[in-house]
Amino acid sequence: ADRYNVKDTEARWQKVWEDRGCFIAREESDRPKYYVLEMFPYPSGRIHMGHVRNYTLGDVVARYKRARGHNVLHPMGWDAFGLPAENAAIQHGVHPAKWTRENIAAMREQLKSMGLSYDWSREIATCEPEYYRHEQKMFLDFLKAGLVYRKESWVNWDPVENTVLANEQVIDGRGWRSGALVEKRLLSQWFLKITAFAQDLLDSLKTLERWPERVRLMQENWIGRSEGARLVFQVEGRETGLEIFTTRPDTLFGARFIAIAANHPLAAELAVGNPALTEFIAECNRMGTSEAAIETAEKKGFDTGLKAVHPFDPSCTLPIHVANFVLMDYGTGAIFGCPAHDQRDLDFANKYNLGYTQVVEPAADREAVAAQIAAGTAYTGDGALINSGFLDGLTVEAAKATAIDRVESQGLGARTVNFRLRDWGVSRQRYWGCPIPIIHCESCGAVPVPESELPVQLPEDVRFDTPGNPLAHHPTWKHVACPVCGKPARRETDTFDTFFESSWYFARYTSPNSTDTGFTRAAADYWMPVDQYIGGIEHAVLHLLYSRFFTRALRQCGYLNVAEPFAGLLTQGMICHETYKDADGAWLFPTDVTDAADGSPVHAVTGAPVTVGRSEKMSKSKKNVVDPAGIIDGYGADTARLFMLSDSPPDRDLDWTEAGIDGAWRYVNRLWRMAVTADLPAIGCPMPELGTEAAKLRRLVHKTVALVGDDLDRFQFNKAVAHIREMTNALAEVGTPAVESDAAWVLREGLEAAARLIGPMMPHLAEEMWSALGRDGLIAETAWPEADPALLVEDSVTVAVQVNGKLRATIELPKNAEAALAERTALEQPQVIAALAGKPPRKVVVVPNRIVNVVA
Ligand code: ANZ
Ligand code: ZN
Repeated sequence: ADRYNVKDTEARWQKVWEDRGCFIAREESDRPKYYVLEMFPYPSGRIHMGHVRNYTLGDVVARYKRARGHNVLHPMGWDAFGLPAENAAIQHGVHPAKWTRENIAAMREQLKSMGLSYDWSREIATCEPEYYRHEQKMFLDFLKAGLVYRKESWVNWDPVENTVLANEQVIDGRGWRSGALVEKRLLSQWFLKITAFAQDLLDSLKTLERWPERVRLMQENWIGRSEGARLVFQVEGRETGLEIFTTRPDTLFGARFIAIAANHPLAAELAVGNPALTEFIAECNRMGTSEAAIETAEKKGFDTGLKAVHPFDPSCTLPIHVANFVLMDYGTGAIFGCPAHDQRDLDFANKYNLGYTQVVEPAADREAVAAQIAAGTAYTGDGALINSGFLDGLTVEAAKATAIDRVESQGLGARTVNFRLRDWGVSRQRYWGCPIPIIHCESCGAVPVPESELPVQLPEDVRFDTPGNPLAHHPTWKHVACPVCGKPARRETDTFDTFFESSWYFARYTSPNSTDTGFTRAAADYWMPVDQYIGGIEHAVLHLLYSRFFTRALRQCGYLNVAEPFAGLLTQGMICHETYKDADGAWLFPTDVTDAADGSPVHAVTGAPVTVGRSEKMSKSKKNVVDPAGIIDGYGADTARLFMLSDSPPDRDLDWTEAGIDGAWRYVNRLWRMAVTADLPAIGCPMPELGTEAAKLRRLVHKTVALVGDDLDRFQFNKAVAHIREMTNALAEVGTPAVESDAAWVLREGLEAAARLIGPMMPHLAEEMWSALGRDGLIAETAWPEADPALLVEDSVTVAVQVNGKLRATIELPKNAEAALAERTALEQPQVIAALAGKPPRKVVVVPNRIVNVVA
């Protein structure tokens, strides 16, 4: 055989692993546990290259840690609730459950063809009642613990998907999936009190030393802690004052106006009988609630005519505006505007002629700063206070403290800490999600479904022909008796945000068959936290923050005892590919493009010229996608896996190229050929005396073993591949030595090392080589090779030989060789003999490991 039969070979080893149950994880073990997890996929129907990369990375870690003597848990499952299943139902009339289960079956086969070392006995799918019943219980436990509440709130409404979106699902004011401009609506929603843990979620970021700095920073910004003050402004002619939140109490003397949110109760009150204000509020509500939407929108205000009284100067009054840039759910929903020192306020003041007062002046460039403000650019830097009464002369920092002290002593307000983080609204008006286990009774209110009646199962007989939530339209499902008073009542028809399922699935894997609870305490205590989590950076705040919150809430309710779910995090880069366009500017798939006779890119069918664009993230919209199924089918899983690991560090983007995959394929075949064709000494044959070359090669083998271990410990997979290649290239140079030669002996050692080192990356080929080399047992069950420390020390040095100060030769000497050996070797060199012209040297000076000086 001169060609590697990839398909048969890979399938054969996959079956061996499965039959032997190599990857089944058990808690009973004397080895240290290691839990490695990749973000579970949404079952869209087919795996894409991002999956291939993600799961390859996880598999390398899992197999490597196993070889290193860890008791490894490496599970896989399906994030199976969500909108696409419902869309499929609407568009193709297929039931979401059927669509989802069929997709899972197809993708499971694809993942299995990749040879991933999963414990498939722990597979979960979040859409099954066996899974979601437990999160209904968790929700009720959170409710009891005071971590859940219901409130009327302004929500982001996606008019295309007919559903509420979390703030995180609104990107630049648009729905994250529909792209539709998001509107505001007032709805009764269930909330999880993530803000109860805001400070802890922030503080504990410091403990996550094995998380990327970037992700920690993103979470820190998302949590957004600000120190400041709340204070009440009296309003002329009214009993009740208006409370504002500010982080700059030092600038109070620069206040020129007050602004309140469109949804502020005062605005609502004033709007009664005021059509112009009513219309302005409606206009604000048509804009999204996200910060991005607010930041990008033109700043607009409506003068209510009311005046607020300055707390430090009763003679000064400030107009109260309703403004579209003030958020109702941040701080108090009201601010004072200080135009000189806040750009937004200055834009607003200039637009409505509200003027400004500069109150902070820098030590240098005073005139320039004053001119800058006059020209429309606010000054936000440091300096000393001016125009500010008792604050004059103080620094910004000192003035903040002094101003708050005064506010507190006057009883007008207090220091506060404010978080940007909002509670997590989990209600979704959707069918394909976990039903919220609540019953609404006219007399008793919102009543939890009794635990004995869990799970609240989704009805199967639903229709998707009317817009909105099929659960709400179902003729019977929602009608139940109130568990408290027995009167007719109505089920909650909202389902959970699907981030609910992914906030605890990692714990479910620890005991996936637990029926009474989502997972057993013992299993969670054993396996948690996840030692290494691997997935996309796009989850830096959403999923990862929710999971951190959930873990805290579960701990508070006695479910487990860790604070953080993921001790280590690796965020992988994206897979990129060139883009192609035809003459009309339409995108083309890579498979539509071929090379013409002159090498220029043309359309594969029409032969028309094609423009090649730069490499970008693979996306369906630009068609620059390569289907992994075709690659795995044609080249095998090992080739695809090798390519995923070779070219870039895992956290960087990776360019998918034809040449790259060809290179990986050739390497797979070369390794295989080396293992099957080599004529090697028997296993266990004692090491013969090694000549210089063989000894050198052996040192390279041991050095490579050590290096690759270090590389894998640091997740530098591309370096590991490079080191292995370097070694196997050197082994290839040996050719086909006689079986009894020293070279053949080292070749056996080297090829066996190669099989073991590639084990985590190209597991099928590793097994095939191992068995071709005559070895019993499986690489999957073989320990990681050990390098002989004695062979790792550099034991030869290059020494320069000079005659009368002139370089004549260089010689290889054993490290720390004796001076006599150095002198003898130097004098044997032909160039030195020639330079001495037959005369004996007058003197020889040896500088150990560096130089031999011959004086003629
Ligand atoms: C007066 C002031 C003067 C402010 C100045 C800033 C600069 P962070 O750091 O994000 O917490 N603010 C408060 N509540 C708001 C809301 N609901 N909607 C929009 N803006 C709001 O920002 C706090 C600052 O943002 C607060 O400090 C307030 O404006 C504004 F030279 O008060 B400041
Ligand atoms: Zn009742």
